[in-house]
Amino acid sequence: MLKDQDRIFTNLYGMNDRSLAGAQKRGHWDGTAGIMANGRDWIIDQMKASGLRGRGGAGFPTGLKWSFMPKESDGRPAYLVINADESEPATCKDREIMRHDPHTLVEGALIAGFAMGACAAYIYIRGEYIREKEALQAAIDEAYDAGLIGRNACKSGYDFDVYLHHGAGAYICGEETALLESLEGKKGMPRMKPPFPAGAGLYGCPTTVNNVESIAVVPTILRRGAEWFSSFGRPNNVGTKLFALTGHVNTPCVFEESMSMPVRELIERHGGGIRGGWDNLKAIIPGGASCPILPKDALEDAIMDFDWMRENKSSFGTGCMIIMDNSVDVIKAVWRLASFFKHESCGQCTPCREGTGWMMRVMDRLVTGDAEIEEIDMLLDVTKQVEGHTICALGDAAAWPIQGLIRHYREEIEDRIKAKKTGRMGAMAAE
Ligand code: L3W
Ligand code: SF4
Repeated sequence: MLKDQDRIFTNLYGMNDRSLAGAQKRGHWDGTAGIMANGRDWIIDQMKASGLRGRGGAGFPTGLKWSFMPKESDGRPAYLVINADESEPATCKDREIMRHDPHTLVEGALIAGFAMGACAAYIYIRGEYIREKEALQAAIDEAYDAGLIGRNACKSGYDFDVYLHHGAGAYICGEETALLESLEGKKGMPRMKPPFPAGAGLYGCPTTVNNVESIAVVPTILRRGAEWFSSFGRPNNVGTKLFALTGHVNTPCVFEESMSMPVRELIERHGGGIRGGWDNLKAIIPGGASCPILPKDALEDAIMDFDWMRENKSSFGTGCMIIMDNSVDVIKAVWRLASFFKHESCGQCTPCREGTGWMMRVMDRLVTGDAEIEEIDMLLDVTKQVEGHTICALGDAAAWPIQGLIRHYREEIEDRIKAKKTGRMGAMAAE
């Protein structure tokens, strides 16, 4: 378990002063110019050594991503873009950073931007985050007034601007290239990759897109050392991390913990346990709507990290867990996700546009038991035709929860269909 002195986010619950003065009292903005004086290569090497993997869902190594940015300018400006469009169902961790500890993000933006030779950071914040936008803008304004960003930021000789852009509420704008399109004033539709943003990103210029948490942890990692950060968790899954527990725990919360903790310990220590006790647990969705559901049987020894989740055919995602007790109809829960992805598909590629509709229509019948048994495999086949055949990860994200449902709950789906055919549906609902 993480000790208090090892927490990066010291104001996660808003109990302290979030202003610049309060942030400085807690150690933020301490020696920032000194960190920058070590040079771009040193910062990127340290970030690689820290083992930090992107906190937005994909877990791509942060230092490696930064190293893709051109070392020498070819005349084009370079940009850092911070993805604050936190729209994944049940994911609500970046919100806590922005509203209670915003200076971690502003300081992180300067250091990360400097390391990549960026002249500015654009922070794209989701449309619904009104208070968070106010808190973050206040922190940006304070940093400008104190000379920490802007011309000669922190007296480092480096000029660096930070702009906050408010989104308009589309989930797909959290996909990095759709976000760039939206920032450019266009419809938020994903671009084909490659080219990756480091080659051609915002306005066709070298750009790195990072999640809020990935950037906000940077100053503390560099102050305390890569080794300190990598001492938490297991190899390949290191660091401290913000997790969230939502759904049927006694105390839903966001908290910072070490990576690679047992899922059960996280739920019992931080979430006050499952409503009605551990035996009342039915399933969890580990880190976002796209992460396949895991039933209780699979969770007894589960470890909350990238590798364990991948090895067990789910994914770590954002680390924000949806906990479901035995009152939940899991078929309906996944049907709801299917409906979400269908609604949020931008519609530009056929497998996703048509596939999400197909999957939704079969799921409609599975929920009520009106499907034929053969339709379960047909649905699985449709998910395979969508997966890996789309421009962005939304297609995969729509396919995976359904695959997880069929993998773990095929019997429950079949029972429902059989019950409907034999007229036992009403009796089952009453049981
Ligand atoms: C240069 C290469 N750059 C990869 C970069 C790429 C991106 C990052 C990860 O989706 C997932 C998704 C959600 N040269 C590169 C390269 N990159 N290869 O690395 O890329 P990728 O494509 O693996 O992932 P992604 O498109 O960023 C993110 C899942 O996370 N998710 C979380 C969603 C979270 C939110 C939120 O609210 N914060 O939306 C949950 O499961 O489904 O699978 O930067 O450019 N060769
Ligand atoms: Fe749009 Fe879906 Fe294609 Fe992504 S996969 S580009 S959301 S249609």
